[in-house]
Amino acid sequence: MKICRFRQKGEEIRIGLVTDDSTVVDVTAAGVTRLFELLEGEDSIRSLGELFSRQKKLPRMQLSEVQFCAPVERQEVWAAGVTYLRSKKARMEESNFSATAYDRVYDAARPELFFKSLAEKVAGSSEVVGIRRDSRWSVPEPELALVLNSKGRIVGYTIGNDMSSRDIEGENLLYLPQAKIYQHSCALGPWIEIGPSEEQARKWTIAISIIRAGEIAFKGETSVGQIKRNLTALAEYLFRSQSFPQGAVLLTGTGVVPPDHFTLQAKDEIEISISGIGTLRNAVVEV
Ligand code: DO4
Ligand code: MG
Repeated sequence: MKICRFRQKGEEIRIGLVTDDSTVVDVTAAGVTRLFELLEGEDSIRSLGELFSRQKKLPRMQLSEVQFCAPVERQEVWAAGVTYLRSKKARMEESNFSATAYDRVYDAARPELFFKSLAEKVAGSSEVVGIRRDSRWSVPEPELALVLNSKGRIVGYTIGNDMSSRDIEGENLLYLPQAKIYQHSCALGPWIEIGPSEEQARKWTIAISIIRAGEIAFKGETSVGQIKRNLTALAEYLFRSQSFPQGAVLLTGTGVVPPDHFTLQAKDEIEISISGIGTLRNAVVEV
């Protein structure tokens, strides 16, 4: 079941259910004003199902009539790194003296976890993502994102883009926060898929296309099953010695890295699709 935050032409943000016949049902009209509360309930699928059964009485819109907002309200967004072999190899190649750090973390019990964004800074689908002016090597990172409630339970999944400056990250590992956290460096959306198990999610495909002046400039894909770590274990590490009263979102790392000569440019369009969720689309701007 797909749940989203959306707005129509300058109006307030509302909560919606996305139905298979490509419409959005406005559940704010039924009193649901916060995504977070739905995700907190012991049985979010049942409460969504109840809302769904009342859908005929609620306002409906075509997908094309709404603007999707990032599906986060006050959740912190975190990210895991070096969880796919492809990511480990790419980082070891881009960096002279940090190579062993990537090699070690790939095999270590403790994963690499880093803070990525405050909720209010996250771009939704159709909003812009940024490349830094002081970077000459920028890439998108298409990632499965776990939506976690305050108890650390995986209640849903969305699509994430962990925009990164590879030259800054490669120069010195201590520059990682600058390579990863800057204006418009995180996108999530278009909605949250509630219900699938980890076993089902591991069968999904993650595909990315980068379109430049109407042509495909890069295309790649991987499968969630290629991830080295267990998704529940990643969530468990994030919640160790830390609490998230509003829940959190955890990007699970990238398994697709464009070739080393490729860098994003302003006006590129990025499309990331995950087979069990949908497609996240963002245009690139320089920041
Ligand atoms: O260690 C650097 C970041 C790794 C990352 O973001 C990824 O593997 O997706
Ligand atoms: Mg990443």
